Amino acid sequence: MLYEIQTNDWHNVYSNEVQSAAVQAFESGKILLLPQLTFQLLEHEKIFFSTEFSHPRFKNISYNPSKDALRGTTCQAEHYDKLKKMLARYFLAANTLMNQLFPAYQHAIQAGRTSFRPIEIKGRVPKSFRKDDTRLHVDAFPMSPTQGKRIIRIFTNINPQGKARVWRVGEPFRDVARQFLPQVRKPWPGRSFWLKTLGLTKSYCTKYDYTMLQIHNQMKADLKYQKNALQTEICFVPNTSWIVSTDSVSHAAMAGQYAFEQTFYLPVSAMKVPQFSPLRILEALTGHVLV
Ligand SMILES: O=C(O)CCC(=O)C(=O)O
Ligand SMILES: [Fe+2]
Repeated sequence: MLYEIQTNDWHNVYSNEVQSAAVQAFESGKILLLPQLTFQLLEHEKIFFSTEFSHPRFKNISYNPSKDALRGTTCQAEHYDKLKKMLARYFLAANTLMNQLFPAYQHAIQAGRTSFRPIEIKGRVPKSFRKDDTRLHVDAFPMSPTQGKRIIRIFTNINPQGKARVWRVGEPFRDVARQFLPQVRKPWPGRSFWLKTLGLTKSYCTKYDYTMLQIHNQMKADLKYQKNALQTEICFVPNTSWIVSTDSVSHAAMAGQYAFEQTFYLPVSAMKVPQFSPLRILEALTGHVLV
């Protein structure tokens, strides 16, 4: 389930052997664990080891690199700038690591948002079960259809009190899909057109996006599945990083406070083995073209 990569440097250079082994492990659904890779806060950034800068309506503070703007914080003026620079530094570090480790993806990969996660997961009250990340799920974003692209995320636990970030990791995507596909209901006619026209999705919601969101929701709604599905607990101790394809690796975040995360999107065509993608797996299982 885990594949370890030894480095303590975001700029590290990897041999061809390490790069191919990493791609193979990653695409086949393993979590790449970098047990010595941390992200040091600068002295003046340590004030952000606090929950007071989080907007109560948001679970994370996020940084949009293309707009150079933050969301989910109450910070103003000088603090806002400091916080933004901290997230921008993580964005650069994560991009460098991605390019060094996965040069084969470099021409096609797109960076999404960066997030800082100062809120303790355990005890947090989600707005609905669909937003409850303590339930096993594969990622699918209601407002941001990926149109088949892979979701790749890098996390770093920077907890200063020695607290692990605790995940449950579930069964392989093919098994998840086999279990939940029969329950996927047909969308109402014109659904995707209206969602896009009314601004409820940022881009067109393909059949793939609809199916992934249904699977995401059905998994979270099924309490028996949550309890009985094959699963393993993983404790990501502080000062470690991990890379995971969260659209295919079933996961639930149970506890932990203070982490960074960077999202990337990768077209299936850039994968070494596109058949491992949720898109190709769902197409094979349903017999339909989904994008
Ligand atoms: O914050 C975490 O550790 C992961 C939560 C999660 O499932 C997600 O962001 O998709
Ligand atoms: Fe998730």
